[in-house]
Amino acid sequence: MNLTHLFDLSFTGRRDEIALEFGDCQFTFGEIDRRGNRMAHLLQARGLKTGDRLCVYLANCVEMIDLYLACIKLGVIFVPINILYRDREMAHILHDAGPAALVAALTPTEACPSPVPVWNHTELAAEAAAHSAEPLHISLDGDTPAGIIYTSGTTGAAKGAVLTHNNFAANAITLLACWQITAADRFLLALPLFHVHALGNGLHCWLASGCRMRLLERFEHQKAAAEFLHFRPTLFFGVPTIYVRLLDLPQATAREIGAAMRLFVSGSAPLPAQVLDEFRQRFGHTILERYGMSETMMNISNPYTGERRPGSVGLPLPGVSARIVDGEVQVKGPNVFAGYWRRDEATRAAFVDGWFRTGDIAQCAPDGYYTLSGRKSDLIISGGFNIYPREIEEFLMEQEEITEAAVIGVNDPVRGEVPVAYIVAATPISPEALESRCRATLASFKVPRAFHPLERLPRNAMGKIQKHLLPRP
Ligand code: MCA
Repeated sequence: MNLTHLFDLSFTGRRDEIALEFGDCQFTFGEIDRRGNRMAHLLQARGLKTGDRLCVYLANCVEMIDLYLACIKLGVIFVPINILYRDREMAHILHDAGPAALVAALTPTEACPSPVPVWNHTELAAEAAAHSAEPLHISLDGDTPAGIIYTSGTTGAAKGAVLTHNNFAANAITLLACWQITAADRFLLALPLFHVHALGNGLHCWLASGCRMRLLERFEHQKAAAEFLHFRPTLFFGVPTIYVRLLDLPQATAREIGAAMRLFVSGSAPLPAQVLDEFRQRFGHTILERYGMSETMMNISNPYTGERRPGSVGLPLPGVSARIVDGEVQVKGPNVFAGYWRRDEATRAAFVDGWFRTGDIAQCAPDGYYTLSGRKSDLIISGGFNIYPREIEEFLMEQEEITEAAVIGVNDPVRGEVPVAYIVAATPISPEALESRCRATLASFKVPRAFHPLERLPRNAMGKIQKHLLPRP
């Protein structure tokens, strides 16, 4: 069975019901399905076929859903790109994925020529409307790649994690069962569809359950209360930064939102126990924290019924085997990806005897609850976005004034962590100048919040930078 078959099942008998709200527009399940078919016929007419890649650089919108459904119907591999990425980060993905085209809201400028054709999403949707709404009859098995999700590695350059139809299906079916998601839910999705959190968990749980979803272009904390109070969701997925923002709502508003809600889920970064506690007091709900990765989607989750333990990510999900080897969590299961796109060596290095090495350090309590305590690499997570210091360090070292650079994460009450840089400069350079160069080249969340000049970086006898010896701000 492929994903189209899985979604057809939940559309059965529900095709005239409202499936999606986006802005002031509403779409039934039948409409969503027909829009996907039309877009698939259009992509096919433009020459796309099974195995081709399509890069998509869009903020959340209905056309992004049309494109995803069209891709899975055709067997085309959907490659979303973080909308906050700048030219250099985009160029790497476009080069690596080798897509047939890039769909974006903008057309490329001379400053940023695209190596592939660029299609505007609204023009595509208008053209698709003239195509057939009939289903396509393309036979695809579950091992067909559905998406490539770029995730940075310790080398600095992002690698593409290939996720198959079976990976997405296994993840969605598991979450439906374990978090008791049904067609009766009202689901508010404010996370970006270019990441696994919103794509793998959000979009797939919506389509596989047949519940009603309200999709926001993005989470804006100033408007959040109005969205919750108006839509009255029963289900919400967030990153810890979002829950920290929601703590600012007045007590009466928090209670009212909590009264309509069935389940709040948190992931993508550690949820501080104190936030869990304060949230419970204000909203009357214990947030369910779970653990996943782009390469594996969801691995471990606190239970729906039973203890949701503060600071712990809970128990391995059904179908997922987990073990700890030398402190590191390793997992195996139908959720685990097919490998890194065109990177056999990195794929081999990521597995040991069929177990995926997560790179996360954890302990397992005698009753099976896992608690994550750090990473083998120096990954920084800010607002739920992953940042690999090496990528920023490499960019800083390219600046002619700079001879050495080190980037670390420092605690931040809202974002969890933020990056700060330590630099050794041969000729003086102002932090403002460095910041604006970073802003022009790196996604906003990667721009260091401070640049500390040093005479030299602390190094060990081997010459390796000792980040733990950097003077903390
Ligand atoms: C953030 N910004 C955005 C967006 N999100 N801009 C456009 N579209 C977005 N979706 C930028 C803002 O322009 C701003 O840039 C900065 O981020 C912070 O914005 P602010 O309004 O202050 O937002 P906030 O209240 O701090 O909240 C940020 C956020 C965002 C909404 C929590 O960080 C976010 O959407 N995070 C979710 C990321 C995610 O889904 N991660 C999952 C990946 P400037 O700084 O220049 O002003 S991990 C994953 O998928 C694994 C598998 C898992 O387990 O889930």
